[in-house]
Amino acid sequence: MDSIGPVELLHGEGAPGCPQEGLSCPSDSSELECLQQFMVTGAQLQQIQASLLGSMEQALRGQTSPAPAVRMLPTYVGSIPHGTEQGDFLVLELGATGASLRVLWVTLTGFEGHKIEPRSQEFVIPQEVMLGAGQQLFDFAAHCLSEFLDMHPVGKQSLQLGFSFSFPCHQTGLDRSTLISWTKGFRCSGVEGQDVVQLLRDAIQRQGAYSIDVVAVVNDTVGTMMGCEPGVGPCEVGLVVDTGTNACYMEEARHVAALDEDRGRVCVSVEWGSFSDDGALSPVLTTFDNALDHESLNPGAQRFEKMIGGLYLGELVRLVLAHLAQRGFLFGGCTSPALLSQGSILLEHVAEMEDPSAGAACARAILQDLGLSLETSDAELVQQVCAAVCTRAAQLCAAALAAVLSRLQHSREQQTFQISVATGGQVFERHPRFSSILQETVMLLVPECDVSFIPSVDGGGRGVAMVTAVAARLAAHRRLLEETLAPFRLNREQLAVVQAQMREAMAKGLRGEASSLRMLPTYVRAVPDGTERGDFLALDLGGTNFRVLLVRVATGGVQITSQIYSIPECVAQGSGQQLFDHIVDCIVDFQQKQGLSGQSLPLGFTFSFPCRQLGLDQSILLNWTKGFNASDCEGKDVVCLLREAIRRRQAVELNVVAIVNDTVGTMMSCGYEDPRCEIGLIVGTGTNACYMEELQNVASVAGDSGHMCINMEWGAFGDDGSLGMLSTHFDECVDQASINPGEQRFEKMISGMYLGEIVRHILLHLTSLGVLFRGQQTQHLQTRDIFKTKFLSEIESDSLALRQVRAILEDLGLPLTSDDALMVLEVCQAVSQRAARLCGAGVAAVVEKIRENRGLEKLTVSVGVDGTLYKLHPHFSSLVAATVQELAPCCAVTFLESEDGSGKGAALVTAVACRLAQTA
Ligand code: 0WK
Ligand code: BGC
Ligand code: BGC
Repeated sequence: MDSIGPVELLHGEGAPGCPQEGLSCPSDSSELECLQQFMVTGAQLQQIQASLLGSMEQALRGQTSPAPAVRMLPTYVGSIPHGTEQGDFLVLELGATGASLRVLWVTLTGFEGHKIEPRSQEFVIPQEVMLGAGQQLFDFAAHCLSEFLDMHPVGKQSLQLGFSFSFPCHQTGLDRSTLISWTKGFRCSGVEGQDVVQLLRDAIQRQGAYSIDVVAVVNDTVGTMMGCEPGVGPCEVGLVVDTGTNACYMEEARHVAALDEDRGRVCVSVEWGSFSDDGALSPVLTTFDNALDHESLNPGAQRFEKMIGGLYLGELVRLVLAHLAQRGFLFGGCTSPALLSQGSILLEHVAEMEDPSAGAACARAILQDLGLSLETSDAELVQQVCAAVCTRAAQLCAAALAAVLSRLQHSREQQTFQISVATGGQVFERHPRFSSILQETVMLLVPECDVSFIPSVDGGGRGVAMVTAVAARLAAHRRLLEETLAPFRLNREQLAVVQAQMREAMAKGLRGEASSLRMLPTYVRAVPDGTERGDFLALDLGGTNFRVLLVRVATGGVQITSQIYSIPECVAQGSGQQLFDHIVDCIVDFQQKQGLSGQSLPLGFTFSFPCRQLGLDQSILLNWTKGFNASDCEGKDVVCLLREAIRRRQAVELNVVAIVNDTVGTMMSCGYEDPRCEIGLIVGTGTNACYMEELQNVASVAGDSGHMCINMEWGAFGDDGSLGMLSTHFDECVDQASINPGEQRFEKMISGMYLGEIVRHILLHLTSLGVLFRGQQTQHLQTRDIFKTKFLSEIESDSLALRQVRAILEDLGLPLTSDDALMVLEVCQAVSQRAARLCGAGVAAVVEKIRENRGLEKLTVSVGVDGTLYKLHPHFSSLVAATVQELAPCCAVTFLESEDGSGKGAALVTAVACRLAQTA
């Protein structure tokens, strides 16, 4: 710009919009002085461009102090139209055109379809409504909607409406937007700080004539940008100069600090009307601007808008004319009440008076209507004043637009680029020179940008309908998502029913009656008392990992050395002999590594499957669970199977003393630290619980004093169909696809082996509905077990931004949008929350049983817990505890996460057995 020499060019011959074009400045300098106040130099425009750009980037970074001069409000519009939008939509436009609102009926026919002209009707808003109570304004809008629909019957039951609300708003969703402050001629009470969509919904409700669903709210600049005819755009900037002025543009989402997005673009409403960087603006602010601002409804606010917006241009001209008249330079030094009254000169007057051909005559007519008599030269000076005011407005608007274009250049890291700007608003429509001055000045300020200006065809109504179409689609998707997830959202009543059913099944199981809870006696009668001593071997089979442990119980505590071994699926589902030979191989390998070969240490075996125990070292496997299915084991004594394998592997001496379930091992392991630990809970690959029951209540074991640990095998709860009311189609899919259909139903709703699969089936369902992944079913998503339960824990972790959720899903080959990522997160949350709450209902049943067993008002008890899902999921444990608190308020329950796993517990059970054997 420097090259063209600021002042002369802009004011010399040929500069864009110089009033001298065909108009000579009056010889008397004072008029000139007046007009010169409106002259803006190139340097000043560049200063404004640079300062506005600075403020925009400050606001994008989320910087709050000093408060940026512009707000940069994200609009939840993440893509420009891709032409597939179809449907009929009602549009309500409020605020763009001053004292009027417009209702439109827009039919979108998509790319291929022929264009159908929208039907529209304008309604004048009474002044007292624009300045009255907010409810009155929204009732007026609802009334206009009904009147429009009465006049233009559309024969539709439910109508979807897009609300174009042209004021600065904090948007928190496509249909949630809080008004920050009124601008232009509006100042209704009780609206700032409120969600304007809700206010409109309430008004439509009160009107009660039509069922209208408000699905989207957009700023008029967004409607203008989105209304850009496909094929001419894509328009990525929306510029409105109507009563007010503002622009929006498509910013890289990663640059908008307020958003947790790193991909794609989002439309940002600049709200440049409030640009008031004193440094940049004060040199161009005139006394007339200050006078206008002082008299305005919002002094000190929207200073930039008050130099550009159509609501103010007429007023600026009036103030200058009144000034010049009062100094005798116009109308023979006479004024008139009309000339001195605010708002008597409107935008259309300015546009008419400035018209190069008919302007002088118009000026005469308009000013005579204001009670003024014009002398010959007056009309020319009046035109010069109009031209000066409008030229400055167009130049300032150009500087602001140039700032937006520079910002786009920065964020797209492009030196030169092509862009289309959709323009809308009365100033463009009524003031032809405004547009040309704007375009010329933009070309001077950002010569490297190839900008094409696309006048919006219908003031953005179609654009609002486009956004409404997108919002309607998303709203429909959200409804389908809610319908799909609703069965997973269990309320207190449903959980209390599960708790009661579990109590009943526990009682039946203990009495030895038919029950889905087998309530298996474990022959563990007491938790360790701390006097146990010695070295013990322990095996831990049934969880994610198979572990062999050396457990040293000494005065100073328990030392553990362990090694993890894998159990290949072919072994877990091979022959029993193969499985137990593999176990013995691992033991021998461990002994060799620990230098224990040839030593016959007492061994405790954590075997995490349903077993009927006949004694501490006698345990009949009832059935496999969790993906194990080794043959010739069910119905067999597992300890015998192990001993046979030991025998097959000559030269190995092992003394199998005890076999325990992992819940028992976990309870014992935690009980060693906290004697109040009388419950063991596993939520890992599988799930289960055990607890110390009064022996008198255990029908299958003799004796009626003291306690015995009962392995509930609650994974099978509901196998009698009692959970049918909670089971969803997705649970049925998972169960049918499992190797043990119809079994372990409670487990299949809770544990790690199944949650990922439930989520995958829900995602498949939502994809088939077109709600997710644009309806594209991918091979990946059809692959069993591809959606690991650990993904739920990762996706639901608070520290994970949506972008990381997307990364996990993209690794799964799922092409997704940010809305998709959000929905997948909600699916994961619904599935894991149901699991945690069901688990909590189970624990509540157990603690209440113990409390009632002991006839206590209040019970204080601890639960030893283990399992990957419980330990790694970010919210599972807290939701279990909250549910127990809710369903068993008379029990103070502490959850102890087991550090050393149940192998230590198995060793402690063995140690107790050995201690008892020595004292016996
Ligand atoms: C670790 C325990 C083991 C139990 C497992 C369950 O030591 O006995 O089976 O937790 O959790 P998972 O490994 O199945 O997640
Ligand atoms: C409002 C903007 C609006 C502009 C044009 C301004 O007063 O703050 O939200 O886009 O007018 O209507
Ligand atoms: C088994 C239980 C075990 C639980 C946790 C279930 O599948 O039946 O015995 O306690 O998984 O590992």
